[in-house]
Amino acid sequence: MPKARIIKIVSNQYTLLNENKAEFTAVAMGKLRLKKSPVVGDFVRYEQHEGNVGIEEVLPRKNSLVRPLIANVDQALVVMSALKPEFSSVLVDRLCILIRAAGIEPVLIVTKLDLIVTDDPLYRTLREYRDGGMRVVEVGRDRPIDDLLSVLEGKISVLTGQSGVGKSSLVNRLDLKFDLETQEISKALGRGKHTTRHVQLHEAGGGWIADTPGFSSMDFTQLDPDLMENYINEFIPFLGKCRFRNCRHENEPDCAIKQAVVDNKIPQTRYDNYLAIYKMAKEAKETQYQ
Ligand SMILES: Nc1nc2c(ncn2[C@@H]2O[C@H](COP(=O)(O)OP(=O)(O)OP(=O)(O)O)[C@@H](O)[C@H]2O)c(=O)[nH]1
Ligand SMILES: [Mg+2]
Ligand SMILES: [Zn+2]
Repeated sequence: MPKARIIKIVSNQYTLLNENKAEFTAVAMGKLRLKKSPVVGDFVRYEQHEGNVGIEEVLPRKNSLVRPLIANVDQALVVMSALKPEFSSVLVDRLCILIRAAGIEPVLIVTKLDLIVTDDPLYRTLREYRDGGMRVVEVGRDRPIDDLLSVLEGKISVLTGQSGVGKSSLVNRLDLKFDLETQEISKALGRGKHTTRHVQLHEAGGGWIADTPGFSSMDFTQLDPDLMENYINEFIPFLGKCRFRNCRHENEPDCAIKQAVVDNKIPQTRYDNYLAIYKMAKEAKETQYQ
């Protein structure tokens, strides 16, 4: 049976790309026989039926994300605007934790840098992320996109981030052939509206990039608060060095993480964000099981 990759799903219609680079639509055959429902990025086996193509099997996934719903990506691009909406390091950290927990490498893409001054404190924040080992790409109107292109090269990337940060605008800038719908300026200033409505992989920059719908609220139910510490780069060298083995790095004595913050080895913001995200994840877990 031939193999193809799902590059787009709109309601029950799947767009497939096969090994000969042919693009065509398909339906999920005998839905009940498919053990898992297909998502964008999945490799599937398909069969030609009278008049249409049917997906018969979803092949094992290398990795997957729930929000955005996608499988088999090499990296996730966490998109955050400098302004409109305002940069939130808590949101960046929370997304990076979820992405690393899924076994995927996050890359931070900061958009709309044309809206802030060159000595804005945000640049210090970005330096902190770089010092922590994160790849950070700066973009904005009138800025070259070479750095973004080098991140995309040869990889399958998924865009993730709030509504209105400029994910679709980024894809449009990669190649003139793209004309994805983006938020109008008037709407962007008002309350959030989701412009992109489905996940779709686009070929660009020598790789593939998935545009996705943004989100407006945070979902923590997927996150085990006690595993979080493993997904914060800056924490890694100090894990296992606290007095208590189950130290959550809150108020416990002889905590190696808290000491590292005092010694300026872990940025204060990273630690504060950890505490905030830990609390939210714990509360989400508790309400889920009530
Ligand atoms: N000044 C400035 N505006 C930008 C930049 N990138 C995007 N925008 C504007 O930001 C608004 C939102 O951009 P979109 O690309 O629609 O955002 P999105 O992340 O795709 O939003 P959803 O599809 O709702 O998730 C639009 O009005 C864009 O013109 C940028 O680098 N600089
Ligand atoms: Mg969009
Ligand atoms: Zn500790």
